[in-house]
Amino acid sequence: MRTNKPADTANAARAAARGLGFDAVGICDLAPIADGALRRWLDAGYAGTMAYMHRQAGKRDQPARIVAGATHAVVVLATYHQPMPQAAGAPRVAQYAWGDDYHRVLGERLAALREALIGLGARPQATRAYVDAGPVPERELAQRAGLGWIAKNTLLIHPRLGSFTFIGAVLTDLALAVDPPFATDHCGSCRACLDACPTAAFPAARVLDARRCISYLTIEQRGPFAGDDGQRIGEWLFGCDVCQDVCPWNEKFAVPTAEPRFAPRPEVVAADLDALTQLDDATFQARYAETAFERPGRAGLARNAAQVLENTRSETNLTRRHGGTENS
Ligand code: B12
Ligand code: SF4
Ligand code: SF4
Repeated sequence: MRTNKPADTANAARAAARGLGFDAVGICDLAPIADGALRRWLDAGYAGTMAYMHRQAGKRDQPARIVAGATHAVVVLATYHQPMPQAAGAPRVAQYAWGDDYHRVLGERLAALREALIGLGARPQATRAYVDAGPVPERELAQRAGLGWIAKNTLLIHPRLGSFTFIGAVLTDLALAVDPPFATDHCGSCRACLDACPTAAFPAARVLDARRCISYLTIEQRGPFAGDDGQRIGEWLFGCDVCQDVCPWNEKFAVPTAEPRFAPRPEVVAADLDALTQLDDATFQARYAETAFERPGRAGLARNAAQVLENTRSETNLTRRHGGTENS
């Protein structure tokens, strides 16, 4: 349907997003983010070695500069929550990585949404799709598009889906009526995520020192672990879910994913640590090229696997020395 009224066009865009299987959709403008929080975070050194966060800062604060001519964002959420936990004793992997790489799965759906917006009159050169790529401030746009609040663990929580959701966005020049921003904060006095973080990575609520975060250490940081970082990852082979697992909004509302391509892959959820330390490039590619493990790559996964083995062994030795009692 082609229409000139921003409200009708927005309704058609929302319907297209829902038809593509997204769990929630909202629309916002691309006005600057003027709170200066990103600069303070970068200046504090919390981005660690993620140089792209520094490079992209100028656009991340001013999303209208990302795509020439774009004025609005159609923002979507896709739940990746897995209904069953990992088997006891399996090396721990964050839920978002259990199936096919979400960049591919959602990238395809977002490309279809982009086509739908072009069908509604958007100019192709001013309409681009993003998921966890480029300088798009995804959580901020999602909050502005009414999809939830940015919580104390820094993630976006949707009041009926929880936080186990990916955020995607199509930036476009289409004239669209916007949704009201999500104006309330539903964390209240809770601080379960801040207290449960195994590495004390939150210097304050809503501030994450990525350098201490297991997700950063196991996925983003290259090279050997420095100082205590190796011990910090504990039993996590890839990513970390602790600050989401303890959240009451996830306990109550997390909706299991219906995306068949997010179904758990055995080679991810029941990874063989010894084998991972020894894989050659060709075998790693054959086994993991379509999964999120590709980001740290063979060398990163081998490093993580060797460290988890070491951490598990020293944990076992410690328990033996203490006679296996919990509070000795
Ligand atoms: C860099 C990055 C990371 C980094 C840093 C995380 C972070 N919180 O910034 C690392 C590698 C650690 C990471 C980890 C994870 N990530 Co990540 N990540 C991103 C990325 C690429 C950019 C995020 C960003 O802009 N950070 C910048 C800083 C400034 O953000 P912030 O700390 O939240 O900002 C606040 C503070 O600055 C604060 N503030 C206020 N006052 C002050 C004062 C001072 C002095 C300071 C310092 C700060 C401060 O206000 C800011 C705004 O709220 C986005 C994708 C995207 N393009 O947006 C995905 C994204 C945020 N990640 C995502 C996911 C799923 C994860 C993990 C859950 C994966 C996992 N299971 O291992 C973990 C969660 C860890 C956590 N609790 O955040 C999803 C989140 C979806 C959602 N529902 O919110 C995103 C949106 C990707 C996607 N498309 O789905 N991630
Ligand atoms: S992902 Fe894990 S290490 Fe990182 S902030 Fe959350 S609980 Fe802490
Ligand atoms: S655990 Fe509590 S404080 Fe943390 S994000 Fe969830 S509701 Fe907010």
